[in-house]
Amino acid sequence: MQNTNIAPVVTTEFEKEVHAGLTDYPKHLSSKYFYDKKGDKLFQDIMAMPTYYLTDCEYEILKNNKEKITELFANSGTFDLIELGAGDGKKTKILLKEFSDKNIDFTYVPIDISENALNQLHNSCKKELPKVNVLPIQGTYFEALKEIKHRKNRKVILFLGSNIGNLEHDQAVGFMKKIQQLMQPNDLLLIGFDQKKNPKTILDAYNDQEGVTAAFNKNILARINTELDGNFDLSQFLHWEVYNPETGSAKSYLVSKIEQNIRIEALDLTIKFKQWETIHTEISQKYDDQIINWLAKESGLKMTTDYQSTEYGYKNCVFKK
Ligand code: AVI
Repeated sequence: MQNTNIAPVVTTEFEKEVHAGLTDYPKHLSSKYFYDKKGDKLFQDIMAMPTYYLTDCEYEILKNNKEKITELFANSGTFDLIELGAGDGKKTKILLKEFSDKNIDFTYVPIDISENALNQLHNSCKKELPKVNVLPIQGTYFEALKEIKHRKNRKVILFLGSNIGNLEHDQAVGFMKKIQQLMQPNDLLLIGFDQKKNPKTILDAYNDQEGVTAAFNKNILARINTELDGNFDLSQFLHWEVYNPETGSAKSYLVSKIEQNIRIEALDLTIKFKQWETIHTEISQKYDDQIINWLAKESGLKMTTDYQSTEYGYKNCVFKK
């Protein structure tokens, strides 16, 4: 439902989206705003938790298939290894090390919305993989795609960690189409897809007992407090995860425990919450082969290879134009 209130003059993307999301019904905020310095650290902590199986699965896939992947990526000479949403690059470093050891001619182009994460990644690459040429780009996926469009080298694009799952299906198709449009026939796209599995396993991954995922989810409110002079009391919101095994969508919410008014000074805005009113903050889509094939078909891509984890159900699929 669209809000019809007249909005005050707002400037940044963050301000615009917070205003639009919190004055809409039902309320929503984008998970891309989880990631500031604190959010990056919380996500690293999540990735280190045994319940968050996704990281280990993908790590295992890349480790077990690094020779085959090297052959596939490097068989047509020089390339740019472009990573969308690179984060700490922990998994990618398996490939970077393998390429470096085999003297493969490539440039690593990590792209991330978080400048902090990119700086850390760049510094760690300099130390651990001094032979690797690194060209970091800070920005959203769409901003970054515009930049890489002009690069001349063959492109091998990585979109790991089931990051694609943070997009609704129509956004994922739009995104994959955009990538497809900038790919040449020799270019490759490797995407990590978390698979549908025991619903309990999925709920446990997004609802840890230690409360790290809850803090990660609530970090978006903390950012509104610090960056937009808001007065959210984080303890008055519940982190709530739901998983629909039919559609494969895991969704995160923040639920207001009480009726409350929140003031966001930078937007000159007061937001009313009814008791148990929700803010939808994240989708973490889980896939099956049918959905993956549908995404590929809709975006004009062909799957050439896939690699599977031994446990839990996680896949890395390689696509061509
Ligand atoms: C980054 N992204 C793929 C993670 C996911 O699984 O959706 C973010 C996350 N949210 C809660 N835990 C991890």
